[in-house]
Amino acid sequence: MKQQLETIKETAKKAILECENERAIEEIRVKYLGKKGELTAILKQMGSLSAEERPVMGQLVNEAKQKLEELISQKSNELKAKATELKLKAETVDITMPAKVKKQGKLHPLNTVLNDMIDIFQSMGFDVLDGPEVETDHYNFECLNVPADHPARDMQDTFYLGENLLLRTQTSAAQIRTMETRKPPIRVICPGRVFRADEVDATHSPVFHQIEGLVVDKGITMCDLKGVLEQFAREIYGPDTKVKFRPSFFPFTEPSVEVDVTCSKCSGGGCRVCKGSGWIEILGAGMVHPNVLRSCGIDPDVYSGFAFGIGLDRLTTTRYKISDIRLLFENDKRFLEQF
Ligand code: 2NL
Repeated sequence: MKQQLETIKETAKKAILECENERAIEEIRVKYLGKKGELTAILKQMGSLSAEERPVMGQLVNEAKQKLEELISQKSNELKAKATELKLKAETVDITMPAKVKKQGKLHPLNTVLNDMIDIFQSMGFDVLDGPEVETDHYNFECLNVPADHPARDMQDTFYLGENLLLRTQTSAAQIRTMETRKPPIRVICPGRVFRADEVDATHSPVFHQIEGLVVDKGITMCDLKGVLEQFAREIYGPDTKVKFRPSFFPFTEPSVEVDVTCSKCSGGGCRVCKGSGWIEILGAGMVHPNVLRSCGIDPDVYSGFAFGIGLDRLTTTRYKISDIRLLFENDKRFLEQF
C-alpha cells in the first residue's frame, strides 16, 4: 500500500508540473483528491490494515494529500498569473500610435458665402425661396418684359431644351410666381444655379450662381433699394465700404442701376483687383418695371417694388482669392480641403 501511495504521489507530482492550463489542473485535482480520487481510494482501503499499521499509513496518506494540495495551489496560482500576463499583453494600447483622424466634411466656399448672404437678408426680413432650374419661356422672359428680339433670348445665349423649355438664365421666375400667388408686402430672396451659353474661361462658366431679391409694397421707392443694398454691402465688405449707384439698363427694371463698392483690397486707391479704378461692381438692381408687376397681376398704380441680382461666384472668388471660377465647379478635393 505504501508502494502504491508512493507511485500515486510521483505520477501526480509529474502531472502537476507538466500541467499547462487551469482546466487541466482542476482535472488533476479531481483525479487524485476528489471524492472518487486515487488518494481517497487508498484511505478507503485502510480498513484492511492492522491497528498498528493504520495510524502510520493514515499519516502518510494525509501528508501526501497535503503535499499534493500545496503543489496544485502553487501551480494554479502560477498559471493564473501567466494567463493574466498574456491577457494584459494582448490588450496593451500603444499610446504613441498616431490617432485615426476622422475627416469631417466642410461647406463648399460658395455655400459659406451664400449662408452669410442669407443671414444678412433674413435679418432685414426677407424670406428665402427656391424654384426649378428648368423654366418656361413665359416665366424666364415674357413676364420679365424681355422682348422677343432681345439678345438674351437668342439660342447663342440661352440653353433651350425645347421650343418653350429652357435652363433658367436668372432666378427671377420663382419671384414672378410669388407675385402671382402672394399679396404684397413681398420681401423675398431667391438663390440658385443659373445657366448661360457663355464662352468658358477663368471668369465665365456656363453654370453659375445668383441671388435675386424682390420687394413689393405700397410706397416702395429707390430710397428703400439704396438702403437695403448699402446695408448689404457694408455687412459683406465692412462698415467703411462706400457704395456707388450707376445708371444702367435691364428690361425688367426702370430705372435700373449697377452697384459698385470701394475695392476691399486697396480701399479705393486703385489696384490690380479693381483694375486701377478703386471700385468693384457687385450687383445690378432697379425699380420693378410696371409691365412686370402687371404681368403678375399686381397693379403698378397701387404698388411699387425694387429688385436686384447678385452674382455669388465672383463674390466667392474675390473673398477667397480664387484665381479661376472653374475651380468652384470641379469639386477637386484638394481644392475644397483648403477652405
Ligand atoms: C443683373 C442683375 C437683376 C433683377 C435682376 C428682377 C426680378 C424680378 C423683377 C425685376 Cl421678379 N427684376 N431681377 C433686377 C435687376 C437686376 O440682376 O446683372 N442681371 C442681368
